[in-house]
Amino acid sequence: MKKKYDILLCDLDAFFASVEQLDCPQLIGKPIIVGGNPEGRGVVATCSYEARKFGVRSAMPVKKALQLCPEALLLPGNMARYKEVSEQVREIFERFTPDIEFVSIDEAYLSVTQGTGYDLGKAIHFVVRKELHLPISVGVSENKLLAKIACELAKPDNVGTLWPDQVPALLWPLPVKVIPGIGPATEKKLHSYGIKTVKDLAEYPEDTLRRLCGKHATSLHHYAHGIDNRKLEIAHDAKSISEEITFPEDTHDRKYIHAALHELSEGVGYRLRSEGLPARTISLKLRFKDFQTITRSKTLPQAIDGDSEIYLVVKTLFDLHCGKPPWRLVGVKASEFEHEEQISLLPLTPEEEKEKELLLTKDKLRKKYGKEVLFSATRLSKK
Ligand code: TTP
Ligand code: MG
Repeated sequence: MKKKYDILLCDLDAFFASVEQLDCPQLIGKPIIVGGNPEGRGVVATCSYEARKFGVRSAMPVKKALQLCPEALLLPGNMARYKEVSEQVREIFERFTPDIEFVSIDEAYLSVTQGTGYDLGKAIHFVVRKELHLPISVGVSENKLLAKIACELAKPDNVGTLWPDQVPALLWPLPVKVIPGIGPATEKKLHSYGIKTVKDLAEYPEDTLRRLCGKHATSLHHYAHGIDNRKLEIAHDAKSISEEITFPEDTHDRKYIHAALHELSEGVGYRLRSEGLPARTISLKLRFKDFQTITRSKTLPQAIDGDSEIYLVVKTLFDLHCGKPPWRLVGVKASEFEHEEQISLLPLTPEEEKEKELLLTKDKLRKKYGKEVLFSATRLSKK
C-alpha cells in the first residue's frame, strides 16, 4: 500500500497584531486592533488574543470592536512589513520540505516526506519562535481538513494533532461552522434543520443534505466524517529548490557528509532537470550539534543542473567552511534559475556529452522506478 504522508497546516497567530507587538514590545500583552478608521466604515483586520477575550473578531466594524474593548489600541497596519515577515516565514517552511501550498500571507500546508508530522510541526514551531519571535500554531493530520481543524484547536502558539480515529470523539461535538466552506449563511440554514454539531451533519442523510446545500453536500458529508481527498496545490514558481538531511545521530565523519552531499546533489539536480531550471547559485547549509546553522553560497558564471557539478560546488564549500564537528544536518540548495532557453549553447566536450547522456538515463530510471533505484559509488560508502 502507498504510504500516506502527514500533512501540516501552519498558521501564525494574530499575524498582523503579532508583528506589531514584535516591532513595538510595549504592545506585548495588550489588547490591540489592526484595522481601518472607526469614523468611516473601517473593519478589524485582526486583533491580539488579549482583545479577543472581549469578543473582538476579524471583519467586525472597528466602531463595534472599540465598544467591546474601549482600552484597545487601534493601529492602521503596515502591509509592506507584514509581507516582509511573511517571506521570512516562507523561507523557514522551505527549509523543511519543498511540498508547500501557500494559502495566505500567514498560512501554508506542508506535506511531510521524512519523519513524523508531529516532529516536523514541533521543529517548525521551535524555529519560528527562536528566529522570528512570533507565535505560530501547527495542526498535524493525514489530510488538509483535519490538519486545519487540528490547528484551530491547538491555537494559540501550539502544535496539535487530530487523527481520523479521533473524529467521533473530538470533531463531532464541535459546531458545524468548524467545517471549511460552512459560512454564516450555510450555518444558519443547517441550524434551521436542526444540524448544529458536526455529528448532526455526519448523521444527516446525504440525499436530504443535497437538497439543502446542492453540490457541496457530498464534500460536506465527507468532511463531517473526517474524509478529505484534496491534494496540496504546490506552486511551481519556487525561487529555489533544496533538499536536506538531519542525521539520525550527529556525526564527525567527513566522508559520511561527502556521501550525504552527493545524495542531496543528485536529488536537487534531478529536480532542476525535471523542471528545466538550471541554477546559477548553489548553497550549502550546515547545522552543528548546538543547532547553530550556517549557509554558504557560490554564484557561478554559468547556470548548472548536473549532479556532479552541484556536488563539486557543495563539497568545496563544505571543505572550506565545515567548522568544528559534530554535524547535525546538511542541505543543498539551488537558486537564481535560468530558463534553459536563456543559456548560451556552447558545444559540449566528449566527456560532457557522455555525462549528459548518463544523466538522461538516470533521470528516466528515477522517474520510472523512484529515487532508490540508483546508487552512486560515493553513496555506497555511506551505508
Ligand atoms: P488569519 O490567519 O485568519 O488570522 P490571524 O493570524 O490574525 O489570527 P489567527 O490565525 O490566530 O486566528 O489571517 C491572517 C492575517 O490576514 C491577519 O493577521 C490579518 C489578515 N486578515 C484581514 O486583513 N482580514 C480578515 O478578515 C482576516 C480573517 C485576516
Ligand atoms: Mg493566522
